[in-house]
Amino acid sequence: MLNYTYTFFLDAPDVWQTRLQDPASSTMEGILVFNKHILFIILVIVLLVGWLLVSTIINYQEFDNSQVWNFFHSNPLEIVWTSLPALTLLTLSSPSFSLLYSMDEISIPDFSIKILGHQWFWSYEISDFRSCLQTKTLKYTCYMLNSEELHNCKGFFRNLETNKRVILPTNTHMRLLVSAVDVLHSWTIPSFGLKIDACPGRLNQMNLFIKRFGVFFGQCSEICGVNHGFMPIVLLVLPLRQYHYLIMSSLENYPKSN
Ligand SMILES: [Cu+2]
Repeated sequence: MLNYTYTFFLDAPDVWQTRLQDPASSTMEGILVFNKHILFIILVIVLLVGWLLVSTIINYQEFDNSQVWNFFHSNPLEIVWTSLPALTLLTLSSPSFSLLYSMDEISIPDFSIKILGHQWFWSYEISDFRSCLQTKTLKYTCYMLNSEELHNCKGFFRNLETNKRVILPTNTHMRLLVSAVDVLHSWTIPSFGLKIDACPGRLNQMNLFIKRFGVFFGQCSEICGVNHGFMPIVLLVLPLRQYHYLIMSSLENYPKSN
């Protein structure tokens, strides 16, 4: 039984879901539009090829048509079936590249979040509040809740919940700095259209701007060892004002660190 007051804004995947998740960032909105664009072109190609195949089988069976016996080469046909796929690829490449490069754009961030992949959990650090809060760095280490811990938590998802939720604000430009301490991992949130590789010894960065509040789920997307499937990501995204209130009050009670 799910607790619906709690799950109202959950962006968890449905059972046997085959569609993409609802977008929460402009990147994911772009991916959804591009997906529909591609699906339309695929549909046209499938119908065209299917029609050609069926009509060829029906009209030219057993080579009883004299036209077929004498047909070996056609320049117009060569031009058409070379240029048509080229044009199709061009119509796909233009929105694809603009979407790809829009993801790489880094605007001036309001704050940065450091994300580290470990075997097999994620840790987070936010140190941009230090100047106003006397050298306090927010640090989270998020482990998956096992089935015994989930037993008393109504509405929680098996293999998808963590002991702590990373709290982020809406309508804020954030910079994600992602790395790993041991092996390759990948920090992925489907609703944001985000997938960043976490490589040991290398720092990857990406811009994040979340458009709506809710609880968002993700998982590691790079096979990283025996418990790769058990290091989920849970984000609680709050309206900016609530976020500030929560962060300020939690930092007041937070132990001092470097
Ligand atoms: Cu992994």
